[in-house]
Amino acid sequence: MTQVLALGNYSDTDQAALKRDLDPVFVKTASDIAALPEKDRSRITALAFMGHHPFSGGEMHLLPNLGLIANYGVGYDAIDVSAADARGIKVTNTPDVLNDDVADLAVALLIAQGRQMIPASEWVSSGNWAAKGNFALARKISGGRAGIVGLGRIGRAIADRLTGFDMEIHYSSRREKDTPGWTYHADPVSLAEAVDYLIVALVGGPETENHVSKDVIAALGPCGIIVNISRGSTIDEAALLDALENGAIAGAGLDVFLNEPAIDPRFLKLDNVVLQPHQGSATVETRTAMGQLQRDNVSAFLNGKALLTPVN
Ligand code: 8YV
Repeated sequence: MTQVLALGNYSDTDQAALKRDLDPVFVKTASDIAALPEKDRSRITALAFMGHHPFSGGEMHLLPNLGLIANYGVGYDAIDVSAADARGIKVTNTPDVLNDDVADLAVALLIAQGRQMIPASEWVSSGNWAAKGNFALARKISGGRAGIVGLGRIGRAIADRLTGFDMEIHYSSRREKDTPGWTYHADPVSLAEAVDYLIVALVGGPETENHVSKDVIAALGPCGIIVNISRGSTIDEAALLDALENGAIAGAGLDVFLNEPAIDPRFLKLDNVVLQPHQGSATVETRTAMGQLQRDNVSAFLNGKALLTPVN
């Protein structure tokens, strides 16, 4: 008798592993839960959750015996943790195992945009190099000034990589951290004024919504590049689009957006961006580790053991 519900668009590998370890009922979206027979819904005690669509009290209510939501991902902003708390539901996530991949992608986005790698590649593949000559000069990244917005585990992994490029590291976060040689800014506007490149590594959720505001974007200035590997909600997206369209900043490297995957079509017309389809943790190695940690949390819960990576 299964006690586990697996919600989300799992890869074939993750589905097979879930089946092998937990034999769950699979649903693609939260709206599929209501369609399950009531007796099946009441059997569910643990939910293996994947995705970015809100999962709030209304959905939890459909699973009256739910005791655990095990998120596949470090960011759990889709899950209403207060609603879970109110129902005595535990929440877990998959921190740390994805730090390297997300930080690698942030650096890749910065270099790809700064060095104009996408248009330069098109210059070669279109035959322009042979027909028209050299491509325009790009921007130097090494030795530049990098500003990390949010110095959590992923923010630190990004900053550590950028020190390898001899970059000056500035950061903003809720409080100053023990970071010899790095400059703390309490205010993101002051951070943006001090740097060439702004890399956003905040947690998602209501507290960080539009944290990178119109004023922060303006403070970065016309040579600035913004990289976002956190959540679309952390940047005032309309202000970012305006700034990209009118040259108020030089460009952006973005892995996350509002309304993924149906992102604002204004992004599709820009030639000063590198866009990724929310790929920060999307490597075979890291997704394997994330899936394992999610299943280990579910198994611990079902066996009455301590959760490995609790959130609440
Ligand atoms: C997603 C992520 O979990 O970890 C996070 O917070 O955003 C990603 O790794 C992944 O895309 C699955 O939805």
